[in-house]
Amino acid sequence: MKINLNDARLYGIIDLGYVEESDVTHVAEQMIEGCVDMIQLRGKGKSLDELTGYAARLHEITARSSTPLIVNDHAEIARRVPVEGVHVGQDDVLIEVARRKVGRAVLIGKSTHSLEQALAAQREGADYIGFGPIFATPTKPDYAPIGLTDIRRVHAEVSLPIFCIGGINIDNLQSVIDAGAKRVVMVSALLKAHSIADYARCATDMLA
Ligand code: TZP
Ligand code: MG
Repeated sequence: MKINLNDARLYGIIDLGYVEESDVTHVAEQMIEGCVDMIQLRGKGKSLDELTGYAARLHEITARSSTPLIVNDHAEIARRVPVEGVHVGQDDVLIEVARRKVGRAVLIGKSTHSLEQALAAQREGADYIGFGPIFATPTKPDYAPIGLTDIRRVHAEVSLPIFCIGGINIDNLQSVIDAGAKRVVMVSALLKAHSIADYARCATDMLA
């Protein structure tokens, strides 16, 4: 799969804290219908074997539309399932270690919570970064929101694709775009939407 993140605008996360096991497939299909550019599997507290099973099921769906599937936290999953990438946080293994663990070419994304961390992730060799939480969010409750003010600066100083994340929804998306964002991640807003496909399409239209 040839992946060009320059065109990516909306990154959807299937967070198993919000999605029932029986809904995982449907949620992925809805995201793809709504033109989400990338999908991440995030399952805090789930075992490696459980997550591997979810990743395998999801990859069958995402591969049909060439939508990159990224797994959160666990490089090991990318050894077992041909997902397109791994996402690591500040407390996870270094990017170089994750790449070695996977043993094949994959995207590696990194969560960053400040301009300094964004610059460090670029030096470390990330393919893209998450930048946030922009707003307070129940999805990551222990992190203080960083607000909109550094968005323009991070885009000026970091040349990687930057996905703003944290508390972003359709109602505040324009303020994030006006602050300089080109790409966003939505977790709860998208997963709780009445129609995930319509909600995603609305967001991708705003980001076009
Ligand atoms: N990293 C920074 S904020 C966040 C993560 C994983 C959660 C974003 O979730 P939501 O529901 O879109 O606020
Ligand atoms: Mg992590």
